[in-house]
Amino acid sequence: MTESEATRDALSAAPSILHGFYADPNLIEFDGVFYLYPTSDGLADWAATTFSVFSSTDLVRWDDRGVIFSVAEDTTWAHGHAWAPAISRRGGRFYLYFTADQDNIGVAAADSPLGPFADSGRPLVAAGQFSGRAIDPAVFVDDDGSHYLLWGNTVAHLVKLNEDMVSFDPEAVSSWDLPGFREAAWMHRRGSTYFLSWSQNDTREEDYRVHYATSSSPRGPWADQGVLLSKHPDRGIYGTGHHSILRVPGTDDWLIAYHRFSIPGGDGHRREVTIDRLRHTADGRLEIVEPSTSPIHVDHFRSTITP
Ligand code: FUB
Repeated sequence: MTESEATRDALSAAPSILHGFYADPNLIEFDGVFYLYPTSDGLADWAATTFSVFSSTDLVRWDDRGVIFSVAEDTTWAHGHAWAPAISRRGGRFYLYFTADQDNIGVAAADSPLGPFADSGRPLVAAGQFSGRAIDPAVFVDDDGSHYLLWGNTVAHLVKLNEDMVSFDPEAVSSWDLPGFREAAWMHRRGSTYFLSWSQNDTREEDYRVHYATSSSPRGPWADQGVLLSKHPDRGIYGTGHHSILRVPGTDDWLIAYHRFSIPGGDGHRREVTIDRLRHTADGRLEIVEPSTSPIHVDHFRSTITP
């Protein structure tokens, strides 16, 4: 076997953990179970109308738990382009934030992470309400229990959600013009440092990638820290972006879920979800993520779980 044949075979055997075209993954853990909430992909113009959820106890085998929400059937105000779901739990209820019709953000609630989710009845962020497009919601939960909504395209926005999780004070929105900010803002905190990360470039481009900045406050100001995750041509990995970050419960181990062009033969409409390690440095930054084609198993972390 030649070297290029071996590389091709290795890449065609690369794991697509969700066994299909999916993007924009929100990785989360509830009660000992990992969940992935992605955009369904593989359609021209990202035309999916429904969201499905996947669950796993080992991060390797993911079970398709079915459709949990249909933008077309379960809202009265939107038709499709169901993109970029985000999930959070508060007070025993689960809240699903989603993009609809390419420029609105909605929210639906359920008693289970598997749904069924009931829509709030109106956009939470309507087209034109704030600068840029209203897409790509994400939820950050601070150590004091405050829930923040992030969203945006070309301009990033953040606001604290009210306790009902389906409203906020529009006067309290922080908006940022970040370096190369395109979309998919994500926030996490480790110790006293807040990390804001986002996607640069277009999801159809090989150079779609993740960049980040740090601050001592969720409202900034932000210190640019450079690229966090980008393509790895030697491994056939392109278009690495629209990520989420999860601390493995009970550990100081962190995961980054993101999408890339499907391997082999993917592009900006045929994307797949993958998970890699995210490592913090002693000086309060992040190591550049090494995009991998090997699955990551929860056993890699079990030894570090503290009682
Ligand atoms: O999946 C549809 C869109 O593509 C998302 O809203 C963007 O973040 C990009 O990933």
